[in-house]
Amino acid sequence: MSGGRARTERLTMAQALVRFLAAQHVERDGVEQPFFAGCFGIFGHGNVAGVGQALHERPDLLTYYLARNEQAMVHTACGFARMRGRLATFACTSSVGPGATNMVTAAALATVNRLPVLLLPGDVFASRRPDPVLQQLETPWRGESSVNDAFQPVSRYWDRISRPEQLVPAALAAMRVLTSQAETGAVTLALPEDVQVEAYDYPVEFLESRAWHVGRPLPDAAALDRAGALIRSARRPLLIAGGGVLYSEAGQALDVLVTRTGIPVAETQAGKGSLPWDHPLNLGAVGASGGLAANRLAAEADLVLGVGTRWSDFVTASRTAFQAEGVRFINLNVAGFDAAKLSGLALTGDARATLAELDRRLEGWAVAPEYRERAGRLREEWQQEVTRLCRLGHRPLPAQSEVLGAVNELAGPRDVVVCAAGSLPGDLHKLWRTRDPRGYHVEYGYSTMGYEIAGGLGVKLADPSREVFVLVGDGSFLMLAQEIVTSLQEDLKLTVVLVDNQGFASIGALSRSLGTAGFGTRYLRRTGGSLPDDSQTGGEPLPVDLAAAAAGLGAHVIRAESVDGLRDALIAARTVERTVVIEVKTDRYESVPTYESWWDVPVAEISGTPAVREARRRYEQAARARRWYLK
Ligand SMILES: Cc1ncc(C[n+]2csc(CCOP(=O)(O)OP(=O)(O)O)c2C)c(N)n1
Ligand SMILES: [Mg+2]
Repeated sequence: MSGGRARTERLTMAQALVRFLAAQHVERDGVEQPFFAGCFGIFGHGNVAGVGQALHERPDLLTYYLARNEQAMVHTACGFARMRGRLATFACTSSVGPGATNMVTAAALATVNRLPVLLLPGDVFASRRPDPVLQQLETPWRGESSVNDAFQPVSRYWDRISRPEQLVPAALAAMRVLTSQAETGAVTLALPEDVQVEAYDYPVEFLESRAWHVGRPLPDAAALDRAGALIRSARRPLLIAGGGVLYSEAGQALDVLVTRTGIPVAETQAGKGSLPWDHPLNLGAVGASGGLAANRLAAEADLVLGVGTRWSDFVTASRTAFQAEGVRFINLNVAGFDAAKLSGLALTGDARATLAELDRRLEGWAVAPEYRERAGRLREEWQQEVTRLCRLGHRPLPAQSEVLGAVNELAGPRDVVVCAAGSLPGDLHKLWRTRDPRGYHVEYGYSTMGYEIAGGLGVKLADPSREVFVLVGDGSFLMLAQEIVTSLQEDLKLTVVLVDNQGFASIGALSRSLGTAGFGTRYLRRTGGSLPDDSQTGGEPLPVDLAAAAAGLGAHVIRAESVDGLRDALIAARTVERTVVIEVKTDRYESVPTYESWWDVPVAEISGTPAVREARRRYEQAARARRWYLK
């Protein structure tokens, strides 16, 4: 307002925060939507009287969701944000101390995966008067410190609101980061419990509706021209589609470009679904968990165009995937940080808008017909291998690949599969046939055991019209299964397929391949002073019944005895209205192979164990394929 005094409203800091959050919107391509779908929380001292009071008083502003574990509630927010293309999320409120630090792991997950979540951990008194309070960790040499400092390295923006008026700049800074496609991740505003309840005259403009524009920035024209020229000069170009394709909703633009030019496409975990699985140019998974078609062409490619990928070791097969002499990279990414990787030509911009620009620059150009045919043949061969693995008929216990095959077959085209850690993600990356850009949701940036059920709940919350199939290993289930209770509270049905192979099959196989005999990866009783490894047969199983545990949490439980039993269970689950857990036991030693790829896991240089020495020899040999990619 010009002239007179600015209008203000007297509110506590927590009340102003809730008002502010409810007023935030994002707008992309002319479509506007609220940014916060609600607030997850678990109350204790540090949020019950401040943020809790503000939420209780104004349920019309932000819906409150009670979760069972703080880490899990942030997983739910992440699942939601990813499903909504990063254009909406949740705030998450916790008490001080353990409630707060429970969120640190999930904050890292959000930041690694570049997913917006707003964390509001309660904090100790800014006044310091009652110190040390319950759950306060004191630092003898630093008064201005609390456990919430642990969020700093895992957040993209962090602040502690020590005075009520500080909320104004901090909240705006938080929103800028949360809605930035290049910078987004966990944002932490630590809220001292005394400041939450302090009143201040907040400017009305701060509380009013605000829309944050999510743009589609383009790289500069010179970079686009250079990229166009580089692609035109390539003979064996390969495009690698990462998560950025999906966040930018660039599938259509990608389809247009590659269909016209014939450039084959390989998918990362985060980018799976960029094209439907049966698109003639979709070679499928690439990298350490990739398939034969994509990995063969990656090894030969003279130009690799990465779109929205951060080039993790799984994508580059620990920098061994691209073997052609002088291979060049073009990195199209909204984050300059990622665009600069592998000495690539950086195209810093939005995937959809930039792919359209590239298409214009490639007018009249296409790959040679022989290359297109070769890609098509490899694709065919790979799809036959996928079919074989999904119908293995392994006895007496089925192989995991058959379980995936059955779920994939019975899931609808718009349904979503959710997973995160263990041997399932690699198998899903290779075998799952994705039909919808939002149909494949595997958290493999942080690969967090325990994400599956909580993350799946977020996916369902984001789009209740789709069935959500959560695939979870027994190990992950044991870590965090309790959000089944939250799914009942919210009447959000999940179909959880619990793949029980009696322990850590993935790490067990890795351990065996490294000469350490699956040490510490099975669920057996300690005998003779040690935990049995895979060199010992037998062993006494622990009397654990995970299906019974799921039933105890209130889920509808079905025990499937075979792949046919699983099919029946999946069909029966369709008509159950609450969360279903289908337990299926699989053979932990029957795994999907790797396809001409490598993952760098270092092996001891010196060991008294022959198997480790042999593994070291293989390691040194495989490591010779590592490349720097400096040009
Ligand atoms: C929180 C967390 N701790 C440890 C790991 C390392 N890790 C990766 S997979 C795995 C075992 C997973 O077991 P399970 O869920 O049963 O899946 P399986 O390997 O049997 O397929 C472990 C311990 C991890 N990814 N996340
Ligand atoms: Mg397991």
